[in-house]
Amino acid sequence: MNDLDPLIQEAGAAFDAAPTPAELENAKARFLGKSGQLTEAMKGLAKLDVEQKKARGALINQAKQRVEALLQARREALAAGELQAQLRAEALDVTLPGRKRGVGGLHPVSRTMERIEAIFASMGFDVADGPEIETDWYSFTALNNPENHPARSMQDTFYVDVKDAEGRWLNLRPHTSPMQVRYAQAHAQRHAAVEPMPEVRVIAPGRTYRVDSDATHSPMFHQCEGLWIGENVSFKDLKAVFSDFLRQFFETDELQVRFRPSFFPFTEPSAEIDIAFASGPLKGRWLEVAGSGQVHPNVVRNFGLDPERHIGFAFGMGPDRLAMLRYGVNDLRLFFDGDLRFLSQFK
Ligand code: 2U9
Repeated sequence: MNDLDPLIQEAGAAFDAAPTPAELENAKARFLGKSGQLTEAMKGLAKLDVEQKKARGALINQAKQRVEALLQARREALAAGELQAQLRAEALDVTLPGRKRGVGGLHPVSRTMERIEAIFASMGFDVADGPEIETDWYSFTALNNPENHPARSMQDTFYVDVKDAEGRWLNLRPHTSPMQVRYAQAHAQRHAAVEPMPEVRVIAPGRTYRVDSDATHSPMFHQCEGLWIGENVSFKDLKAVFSDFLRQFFETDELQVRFRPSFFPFTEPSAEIDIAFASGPLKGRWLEVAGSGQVHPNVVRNFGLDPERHIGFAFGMGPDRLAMLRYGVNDLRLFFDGDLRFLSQFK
């Protein structure tokens, strides 16, 4: 027992009371720091004579060693506590059920597109593909749209801030027709030396864009157009092929199909195609599902073909609308919101 014992006890208590390593280092300074209590005691040695200095110095050194040992013990205790806390926080409960990888499914519009493609493929139609960013010529001029036709206006077409070789803004294709023009042009070139030219029989499904948004219009929507060009293709072929397609698509032979005169710049004559179901909630109501017509001679000329020899028909439909009818969906936007509660019903 000596007069430094209370100091050692005080240090031990202060160290034990420090809850964190940072606070422990603060407590250390009070005893071992530059003006800490033990350092001050050392300074007091200067006033003593040699013998006293020796005895007192030994005592102070002993006290210092004990304080340092207490400090080290507390440091280790705090570090162990921290490790424990970290391990607790990162603990894995191996009894929890594993995370399941959900089973995905095709989007209802994709399913509809695949269904349309499969039916037309079974009737000998090829499936075209093409760019979504188009030139003015492919989106409008090739399709017999007069230069100042309102369909070209800023109101319903998205433009891209890049110009084509003719100095016209590129556009997000407002219909899938450019794919058919590109396909027919390539076909005409590839078979230029073949007599007679094999028929063009193709459908063009894909995304299309217009400045339009409400319950029945989305700025991005889908279209699927079809084109059949040959030397002996007529409106009765269009009626047969499209009626057959609709009956296969809706899985009913009782479907009524009606062709109603209409106008499109790229076809002449043109017809709107309506259907009526023989049963179900929509029974007996005429519903417009597609447009069609004999391809306009100017458009055939733009394929690089002679409209006196090569004639045919085209049709266009909206797979989004067909999907709504087939699945009984009343708001188009549900297809594009990405809400899994809706989409997972189609798995
Ligand atoms: C070329 C020549 C002619 C495709 C056609 C329609 C009529 C039509 C709309 C129906 C609903 C598109 O999805 S929709 O908004 N389409 O009414 N489309 S004839 O005629 C063409 C296409 C390409 C080269």
